[in-house]
Amino acid sequence: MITKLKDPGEPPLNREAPLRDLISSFITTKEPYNRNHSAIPIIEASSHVVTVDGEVETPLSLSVSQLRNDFVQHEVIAALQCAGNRRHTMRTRLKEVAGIDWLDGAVMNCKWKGPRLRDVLIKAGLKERNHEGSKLHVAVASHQLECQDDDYYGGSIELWRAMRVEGEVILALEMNGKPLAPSYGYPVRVVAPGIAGARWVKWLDKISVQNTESPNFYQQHDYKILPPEALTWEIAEDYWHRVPAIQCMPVNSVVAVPGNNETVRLPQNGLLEVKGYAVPKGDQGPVTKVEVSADGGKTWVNAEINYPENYSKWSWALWKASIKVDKGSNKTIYSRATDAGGNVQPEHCEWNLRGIGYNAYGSSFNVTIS
Ligand SMILES: Nc1nc2c(c(=O)[nH]1)N[C@H]1C(S)=C(S)[C@@H](COP(=O)(O)O)O[C@H]1N2
Ligand SMILES: [Mo]
Repeated sequence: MITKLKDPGEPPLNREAPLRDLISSFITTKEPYNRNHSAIPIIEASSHVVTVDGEVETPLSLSVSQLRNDFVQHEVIAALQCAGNRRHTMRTRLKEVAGIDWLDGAVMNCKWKGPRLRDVLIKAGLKERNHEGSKLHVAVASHQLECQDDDYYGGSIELWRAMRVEGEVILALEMNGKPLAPSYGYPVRVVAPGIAGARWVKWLDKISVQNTESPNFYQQHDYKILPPEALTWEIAEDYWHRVPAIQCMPVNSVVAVPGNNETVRLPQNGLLEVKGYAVPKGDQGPVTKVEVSADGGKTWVNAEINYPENYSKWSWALWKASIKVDKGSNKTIYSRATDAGGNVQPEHCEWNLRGIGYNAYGSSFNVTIS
């Protein structure tokens, strides 16, 4: 395994695309967001191996070509989202939080391809027979580089989730029809549709079936929605071990156009064009309805959702609405998504210390219509 730091002096690469660019295509091909807790390892795929151990009959050591050639390759279109997406709105509308100041763009909607995690576990001779009711966990990890808060990156998902055919959890070798780029996990990353990005482990080198969740920092001491009484890091220490790690992401939508503080010239017909994206809760997609309000939530109109033919229940929805609005300043525009499971985006979202899972109405504040 040949691993070297991209640049050991560089802080981890974390960035998001401007929202207008982000929503310009259903499949995100142009500069999707990056979230890293370490530098980016440059891995030689020909010598990279993924080990599989724990509660299995036959521990495996799989090369990248085995992952590609020995298993059925499954393709899935799914949105990948950082659990801290929209943190900026939580900290500015509610109260200061700890974490990267994500706006609404820590999300991408891509086509992923690789073997199913399920098939890999079956090949290893999973000892657990009761998949549906299992209490076991699948820990996934990358030991390529030291991270900011732990000496490796890891997370876990429940075994039942990994084993469900319809859960479509894969070990992706490709993103949008090409090998993953180094920053997106080359040569192999976990793709767990509907689940927080933190579990989509990049540069995957170890899979372990075990009784407990991953002990890694990013499973145990981060990416959890702490209760509001956990006001400080000191108080949070009493809570980390009691609060579940986030898995499913909540139903959500954001207003991309017009943006906060923008001035828009109203066309002759008096209709303002509003655009954005929406995502469903966990596996309860697709998004079935998006409503938009240009009067701070008093009246709503249905937006048009533009799904291409190949959308999936895991994909995002791009939407647009034309909405009657009077000229004036300091307007608030809201969006509200509903998914196939009947989950409706709430008006308010409770504050939490790490600013995780913010999903109050999508919003653009202080818009001037001239
Ligand atoms: N090995 C490793 N995997 C990782 C991370 C990381 O820092 N190291 N970050 C996670 C988090 S928090 C997110 S949101 C996604 C981001 O994926 P991206 O960089 O492809 O956007 O990767 C996840 N997988
Ligand atoms: Mo994340």
